[in-house]
Amino acid sequence: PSILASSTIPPMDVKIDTAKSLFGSKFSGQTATIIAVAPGRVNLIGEHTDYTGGFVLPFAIDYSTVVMGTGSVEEKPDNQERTASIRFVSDKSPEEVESFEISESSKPPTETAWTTYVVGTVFQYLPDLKSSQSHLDLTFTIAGDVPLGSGLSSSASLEVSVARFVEVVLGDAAFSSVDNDSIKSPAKWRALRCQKAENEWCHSPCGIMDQAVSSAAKAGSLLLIDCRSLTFNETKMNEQSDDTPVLVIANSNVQHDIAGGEYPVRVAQCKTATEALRQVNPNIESLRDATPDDVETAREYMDETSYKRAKHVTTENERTLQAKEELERGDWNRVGELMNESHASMREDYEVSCEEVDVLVDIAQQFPGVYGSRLTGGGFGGCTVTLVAKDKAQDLMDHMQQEYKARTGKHCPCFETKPSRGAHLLSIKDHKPFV
Ligand code: GAF
Repeated sequence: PSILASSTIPPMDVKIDTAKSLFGSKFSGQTATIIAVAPGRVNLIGEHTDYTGGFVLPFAIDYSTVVMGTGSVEEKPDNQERTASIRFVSDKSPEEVESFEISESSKPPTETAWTTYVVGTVFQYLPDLKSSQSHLDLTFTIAGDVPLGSGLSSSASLEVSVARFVEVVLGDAAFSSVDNDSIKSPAKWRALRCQKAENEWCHSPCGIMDQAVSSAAKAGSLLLIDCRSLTFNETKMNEQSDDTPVLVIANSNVQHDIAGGEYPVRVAQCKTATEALRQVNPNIESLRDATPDDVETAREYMDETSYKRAKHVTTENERTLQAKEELERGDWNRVGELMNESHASMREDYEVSCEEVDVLVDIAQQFPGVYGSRLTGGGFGGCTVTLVAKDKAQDLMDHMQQEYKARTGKHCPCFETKPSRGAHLLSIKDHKPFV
């Protein structure tokens, strides 16, 4: 796994140079014509609400994945179904050129490897090929710096960058197999396809948040996502006052794995809680439809675990909608309180935190100049996000590293970040973004 260097985010050029030299050495004779980029993400608030159709408020970060390469679509008269040849190499295992042949009838492997995220994503685009004689040919390199297993969405960043690359190869045919809406909102459909790749190919029951923000984020904005309608609402922090705070991320260095373990258990527990809520209100289709009052009313029909899970999700949806308002208003104290409440709810009711993350949050919440701090992402390790006065950010990072080491014996890389842009293309000539 890549290591987060404290306070420094590697520049884009480093990733591009890596992708380029890998391409030159592994695929000599071919010319790379496309560079697609997709970021990792941090969620400010709205945790474990996406898979029940709720609200989330994440933003893209400068850590990202670069996919560089070339591709074409050919017609093969002997083809019985739509097919693809995929050849790629990653900076994580630069010696291995991966090679896959897939068709519309390909099935996900039973064992998920990192390559499954790539192949599963390409598979989602096969229906866009014109006919069963069509064949998609892709050759590319991957270079990224999103820390793996740290709750910053390295997998979504990989899927979305591959998806954006495939869309360029397909040109006008991209999304041609879905309805017209996709032409108007490719970012949404890209996110849905990448989520499907992860759900069906990688056996991970994740929600839509990570793929959606990696696909659709705009620089300078957080994205309020309604995970049911999949509508995106850009949210800017109020920057009119001089005291606009900054966002600091700290990595507990405890690795998480959302496909195994507790994440699917939480997804199932939300379903059980919804069944109980339906006994008092049959119109509740998912936790998104319930209020914290509904949960109290239905408590007698629930076991303690269902009650706690439903309480977290319903209160978290309210906190998320409120946080959007307060961010725009610039009420940092209130945003901070909501973040602190969110963390307490994740720790006590949703039970997705862990000792080290609680220590990190505790250190931050005690520090002068901090408005609020909480676990971000799936949990069971990973990172925290802290809202802190701009002039206290460096002191906070130094203090967190020292204190965390003293209390846990572990190192916690920290960095300051700002909302960055979602999936985009760079010119192969000068590496500047296409608008
Ligand atoms: C992980 C999942 F991938 C997201 O869909 C989301 O559920 C998140 O955990 C928790 O909010 O990142």
